[in-house]
Amino acid sequence: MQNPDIARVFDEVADLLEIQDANPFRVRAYRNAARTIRDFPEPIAALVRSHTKALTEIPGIGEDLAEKITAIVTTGELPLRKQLAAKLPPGLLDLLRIPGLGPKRVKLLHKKLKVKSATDLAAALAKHRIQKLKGFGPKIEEKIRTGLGVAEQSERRLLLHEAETAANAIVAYLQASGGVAQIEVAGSYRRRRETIGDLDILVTSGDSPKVMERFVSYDEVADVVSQGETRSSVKLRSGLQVDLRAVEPAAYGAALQYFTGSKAHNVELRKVAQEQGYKLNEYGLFKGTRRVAGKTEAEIYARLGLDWMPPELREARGEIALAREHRLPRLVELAHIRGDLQMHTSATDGKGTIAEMAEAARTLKYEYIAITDHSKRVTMARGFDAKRLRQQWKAIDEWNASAHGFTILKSVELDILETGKLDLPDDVLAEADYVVATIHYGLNQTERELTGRLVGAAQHRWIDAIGHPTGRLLGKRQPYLLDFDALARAAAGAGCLLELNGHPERMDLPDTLAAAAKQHGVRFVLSTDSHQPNNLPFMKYAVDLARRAWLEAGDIVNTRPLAEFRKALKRARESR
Ligand code: DGT
Ligand code: CA
Ligand code: CA
Ligand code: ZN
Repeated sequence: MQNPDIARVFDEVADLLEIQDANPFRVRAYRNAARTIRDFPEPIAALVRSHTKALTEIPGIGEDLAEKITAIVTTGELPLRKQLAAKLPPGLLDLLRIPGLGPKRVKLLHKKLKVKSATDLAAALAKHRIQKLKGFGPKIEEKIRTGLGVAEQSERRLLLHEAETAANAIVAYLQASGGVAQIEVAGSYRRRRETIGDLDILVTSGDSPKVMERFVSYDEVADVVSQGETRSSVKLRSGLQVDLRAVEPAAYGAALQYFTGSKAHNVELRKVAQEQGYKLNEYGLFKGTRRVAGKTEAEIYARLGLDWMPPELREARGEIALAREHRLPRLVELAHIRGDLQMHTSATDGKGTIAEMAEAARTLKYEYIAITDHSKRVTMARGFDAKRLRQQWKAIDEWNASAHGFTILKSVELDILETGKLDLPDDVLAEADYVVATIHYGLNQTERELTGRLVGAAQHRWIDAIGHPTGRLLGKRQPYLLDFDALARAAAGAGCLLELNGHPERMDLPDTLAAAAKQHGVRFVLSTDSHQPNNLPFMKYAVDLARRAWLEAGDIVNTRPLAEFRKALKRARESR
């Protein structure tokens, strides 16, 4: 059981309490508990089992909570959650996952319109009954309609980050049994897509029935969908489906190639094979009945006259033709990244000091970071006005003066206001080492207005980058309306960088748009949008995005040493 699984139970308790009109302080206590658990850097289940450390030593966890956590870890359930849930129709909790619906609204919909499930909700929307409810109105009805669409679309697709937590745990579990020779998670996970439908695991083993037996007895399994000697399928408690296939070593490469996909890539590759008189399937590459390749992916591609290609490229977007001409891009790697260019501190909505963020970045072997706390428009996060920002910059100057071999850049995440004006005056921006401009308000404006705001910012003298350019939140919020080509052209023309934000919920720019921007000549910056020191490893997801967009180190400015990075910013500013 992973920390997010435990946290989810507490979040559900808070939701259930809120729907049932419980004391708000009690609700908040469970929400805080969920956050503490989710953010805790070590697996809490392991602490419970090993008894190495009392749970109550963790800040924010008292006796009562420690007991509840232990119950969840040891039994997989919390009696309190069960009791609370039993008082409500089962479909009601699902409604909470719909963007735009929180416990308060769900409670009202249930009370006033007898809405008990997503089906009921769709019916109420169709009859426009929601807008007539007190406190709702047409705007909120529309928001809920969009939310229901998003929820249906993203149903049961996990964020890459969530899938990775699950995948690492299950792979470690299978390996710990012994008897597993090779193991790899294929599918969209290996292609590093931003969301994952299910996990496809491949193994070779001398005793595959035993591996299958161990697989279905994994303690996260909620439901065994099928079990065979070479193939089994389970559903985990989190709802994630996992398929496990055991193959013979001589076919491992062929199976890995096939189950990595994408389907479209496989279809093209099979055509290439047929044109050369071969047959290609998950068991190997065959000439007649003779298998001529299958042990490794590389030997299959090589037989077909193709370079091996990284899974991130296998989307049938022209990679096969390039592999034939030995002209595949040399994709950027995590090791190329020398700095992280978006993060927040406890001065606004983060949880960590400047020094703590810098220390965490140093352990990742970076040379520099930018501290990009919000500007004042983001009141919810207590964003900075000029005075507070300059105070922070003074503290940064002091930190830089005493530390060696590492630099904190003076920066800000600057809001582009609804009018297109900027949230801080030019004389302040001119003093920053790096300015990343973003939109957080006025997301419902027209495409013209939103595009105008972003293009204006991209051409502004002191703005170095546009952050999370589409504004999407995976599974929660659609991107705002935007003429992306216009933005990419403006950014390329003005030397304004576009950010690839690797925060698991953002993953913004999406890979396809980043690839399109590269065609326009845009250069990029990778960041994590960290809100605490242990978010900094999210950089690997930004790199995943970049690789899926075919970006090389040269396309990304924060692969450069600090002096070159600064020079690039300066050159761009002076060209405007
Ligand atoms: P997902 O799970 O929806 O995130 O995406 P994938 O790509 O992991 O898709 P999945 O799990 O349905 O199948 C895994 C891989 O197996 C897929 O990427 C390619 C291969 N595959 C599945 N079905 C077919 C098929 O009908 N034809 C071919 N050529 N390959 C297939
Ligand atoms: Ca899959
Ligand atoms: Ca699958
Ligand atoms: Zn932001």
